[in-house]
Amino acid sequence: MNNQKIRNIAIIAHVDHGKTTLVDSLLRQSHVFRENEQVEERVMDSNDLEKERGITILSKNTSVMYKDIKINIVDTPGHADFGGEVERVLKTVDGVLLLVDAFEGAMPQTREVLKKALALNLKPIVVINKIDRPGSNPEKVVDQVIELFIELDATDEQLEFPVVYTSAKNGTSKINLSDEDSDMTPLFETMINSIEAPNCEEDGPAQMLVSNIDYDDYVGRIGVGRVERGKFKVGMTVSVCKSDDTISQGKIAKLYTHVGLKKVEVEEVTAGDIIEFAGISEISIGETVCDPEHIEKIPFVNIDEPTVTMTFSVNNGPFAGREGEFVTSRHIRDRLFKELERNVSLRVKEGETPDSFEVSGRGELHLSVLIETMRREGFELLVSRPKVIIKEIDGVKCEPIETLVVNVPDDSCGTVIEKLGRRKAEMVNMEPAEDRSYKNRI
Ligand SMILES: Nc1nc2c(ncn2[C@@H]2O[C@H](COP(=O)(O)OP(=O)(O)OP(=O)(O)O)[C@@H](O)[C@H]2O)c(=O)[nH]1
Ligand SMILES: [Mg+2]
Repeated sequence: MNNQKIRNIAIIAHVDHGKTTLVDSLLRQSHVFRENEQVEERVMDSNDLEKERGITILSKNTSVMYKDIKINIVDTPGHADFGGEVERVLKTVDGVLLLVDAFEGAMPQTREVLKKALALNLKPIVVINKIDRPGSNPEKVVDQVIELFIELDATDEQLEFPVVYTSAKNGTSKINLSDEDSDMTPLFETMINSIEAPNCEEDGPAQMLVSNIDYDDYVGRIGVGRVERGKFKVGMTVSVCKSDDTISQGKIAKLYTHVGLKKVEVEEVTAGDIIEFAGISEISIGETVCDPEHIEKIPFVNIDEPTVTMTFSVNNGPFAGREGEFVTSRHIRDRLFKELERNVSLRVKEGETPDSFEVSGRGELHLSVLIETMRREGFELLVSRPKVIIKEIDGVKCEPIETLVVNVPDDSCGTVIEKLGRRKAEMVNMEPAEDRSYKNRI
């Protein structure tokens, strides 16, 4: 496939602004599902915890065909605790859909993800979603987004972003608010016209950056990444540049591309496409796979540091051994170190005692998802209260801070301010909710 026929796009936003629902509408319109197929909502939220909590935890890839163009789409999580998942995929795309809820407007995580996308010089398309919501104010939200771009020092070119108005839930999109509701065609057209085909060399020596790993019982470990240059073929011998700059050799055993929600086995992949490969059992995120004759490492993105830490240890409490199957420190150690291979913003250190481990993550939710996953896998462990990580930067003790936005009815304001005050929160801004009816939101 010629790389002019490919677009690589990530969907980024604050939590719950509708990213995964938008992917549903794009998949539906590109006939990924059979006519009479029963499709559950938010198909990309495929693992159990995601379904139960109704949030995205891991970034995932899919692809849709529009006309003869293959659009690789990466759905990302919106919760700040899973920010590492957004950071690790941004290097695989050339553009982003910055989704903003037409009712809530730009939120703290909208700013964080946009900052990262602009720093990598990705082309943004602003999608104002949920225009069907009563009380939404899409025009005001567009103004807010322009301000955000300016605050983040966007270049003139980045500031000329196209805007598309959507209702992901109803499967409609339009370029001007006054237009008639249409299907997703206006959004598809904007994607293929304003985001460029990947700027990759198809002829040079093969090179690819691994941005995710997966596991399959039959073929073992799978690397996911974008081919930056040249072609990879099944059976090809490759070199792997590790993060510590050592080089190892391997052989590509299988290659896959994404077609809708499925993976399809292929013999060859070319520059520009987001692909998966099997055969290299030691592969990790951030490593470069390349032609052994031309070993060139691709720098990985910086992943933000953890902010909280918890001690995980063997359960020595009165109820020890009642629930779990895996209870020893060796079990827990192996599982935690295995988690590091995929969970890019997690850190694990040996603890003060031989049966404890210091586990650091981006927030309580990040760590609690890991704890819950381990519990379901049959692990039994003891965890401490989370502690904030204090760092010394240029001789000054620094503590991570969070930006918090609270929407509350007027009569609860006092209580919220008081409770937050006790936790040393500093109020930066307070504004009335205008004509917004909070009844609509519950
Ligand atoms: N009214 C309305 N609701 C929507 C629309 N799009 C999404 N929603 C609802 O918003 C909620 C969140 O949608 P998701 O698609 O899970 O949002 P998300 O951005 O993927 O969330 P995270 O991945 O957890 O950050 C769901 O209840 C959706 O049904 C829309 O266009 N209109
Ligand atoms: Mg989601």
